[in-house]
Amino acid sequence: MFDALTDRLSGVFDQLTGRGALSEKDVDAALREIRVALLEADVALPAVKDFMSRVREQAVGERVIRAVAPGQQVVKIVHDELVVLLGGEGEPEGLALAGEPPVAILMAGLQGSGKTTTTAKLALRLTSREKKKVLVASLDTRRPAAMEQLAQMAQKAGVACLPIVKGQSAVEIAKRAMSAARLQGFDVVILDTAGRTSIDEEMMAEAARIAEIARPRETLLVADALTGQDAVETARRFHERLPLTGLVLTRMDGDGRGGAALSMRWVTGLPIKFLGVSEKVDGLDAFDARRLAGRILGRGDIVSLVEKAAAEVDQDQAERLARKMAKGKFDLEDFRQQLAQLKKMGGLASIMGMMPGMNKAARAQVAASGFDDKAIARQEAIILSMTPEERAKPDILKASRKRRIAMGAGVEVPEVNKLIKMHRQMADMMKKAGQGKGLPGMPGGGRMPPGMGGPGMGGAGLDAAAADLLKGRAPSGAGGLPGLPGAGGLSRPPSSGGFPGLPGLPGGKTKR
Ligand SMILES: Nc1nc2c(ncn2[C@@H]2O[C@H](COP(=O)(O)OP(=O)(O)OP(=O)(O)O)[C@@H](O)[C@H]2O)c(=O)[nH]1
Ligand SMILES: [Mg+2]
Repeated sequence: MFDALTDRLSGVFDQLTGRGALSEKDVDAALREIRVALLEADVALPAVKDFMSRVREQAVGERVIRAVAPGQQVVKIVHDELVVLLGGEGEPEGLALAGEPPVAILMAGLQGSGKTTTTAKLALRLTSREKKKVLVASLDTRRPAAMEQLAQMAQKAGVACLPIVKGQSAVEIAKRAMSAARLQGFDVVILDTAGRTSIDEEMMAEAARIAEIARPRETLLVADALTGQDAVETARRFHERLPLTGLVLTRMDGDGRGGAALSMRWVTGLPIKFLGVSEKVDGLDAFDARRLAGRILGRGDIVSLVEKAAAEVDQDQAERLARKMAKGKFDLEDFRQQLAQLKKMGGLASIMGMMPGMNKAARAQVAASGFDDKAIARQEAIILSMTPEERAKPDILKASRKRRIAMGAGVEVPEVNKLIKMHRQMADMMKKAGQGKGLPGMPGGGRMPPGMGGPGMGGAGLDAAAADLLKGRAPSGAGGLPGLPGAGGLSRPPSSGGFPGLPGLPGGKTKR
């Protein structure tokens, strides 16, 4: 399920993140493609419309286009809205099982949707994960072998099943199940009901009578995800008649287009609580909107990176630094702050691990250069051994001062020299950029991520330019800015794939 949608969206995202600057037109075109992809995945039209208008509201306009790595920003917006479409942030809701036991769960749904199977799966889950004492009971008096089917599945799951008494009505069985559970100290009773081929009056009347007796805390509609929009329509109509509390989508392991899963919450307003993922008795997953969104987009790496940047980067400090840099000022204290920022974001390895553009070869290059988290710590120590005056005016650093600094940082003098040289190269490049028309291809000059361009997200950024930096040379790419030494830095203009969401991140972390 979702394979086709994931492929389509991947294509759109590759285009978005693979290039640098985005124009309104680029974003527009991408949004149109996303819309078509969702419709092709059989997502309900009104849900698509609503989704797209929410994405558009955030993705179009200066805020994103001027941000660092606008492509990544758009991916993040689509991701967050997909989470909302699927059920919102926060922990999966689970089942409401509080209250005086026995608590009843009523399973409803059309014929063959997976009610009986899900009843056994749920019983197993509640027994093993929540340590509940669970009784299952079949109220299916219509299909001859239905009760035996549940009894067999319950046995497989190792849960208790109400003994079969021939000739009882569904309502009578419900009564018996509740009193047996009360007497025998069960926590939860799951009532499996008979399915119909379509929603009819008789079924609804029976369900209402059963509900009156069992007073279910949860009434779950079981719907077959493979039936697409039919499943959504069924859910909507059921909900009009029965006070449902949640949904279970079965056959998520099949190769449907996934539209039902994506529209269900939007159309019914009901939470999806579980997904059936196999025929086996343990094939039930708790529904998690974030996880599913991540799976559909296949871009968890970008999303967490943008989130991390938003959470960790000190916006004010970044903007202050950007202003200084625009004037061609970038002193050693600024450099130190950049190093600290890098550390705060989990260090080099963690950042590289999250970058889609960092392939194995690029990683190996960084590793071989010896520029690692230890090197960052050493460089930081060197700068920390300097006085504020020395940090502001590196020119005053003569031999005796360097010796003192090296001693203070526990390094040799050549290492201090290396750092000073690296800093001078960076400052020179920034000055040059500041004097020209600004950095090439960088709209809104003030918003560049100072010194942390990142190794060309999704591009070949690191391979060439950063490799030079790693060797302590200025980057060979024309007009590039050297960023954090070895981290690739602004070896390419940030708009050509900078570190996503660093200082230019619009509005910080998106919360809703
Ligand atoms: N692959 C797969 N098969 C499932 C899943 N859930 C149920 N099935 C299969 O779907 C078929 C019907 O499931 P049942 O649990 O009998 O459905 P039901 O709603 O109880 O059917 P009726 O009682 O006749 O209305 C069975 O063959 C199940 O093994 C699932 O999540 N994945
Ligand atoms: Mg059944």
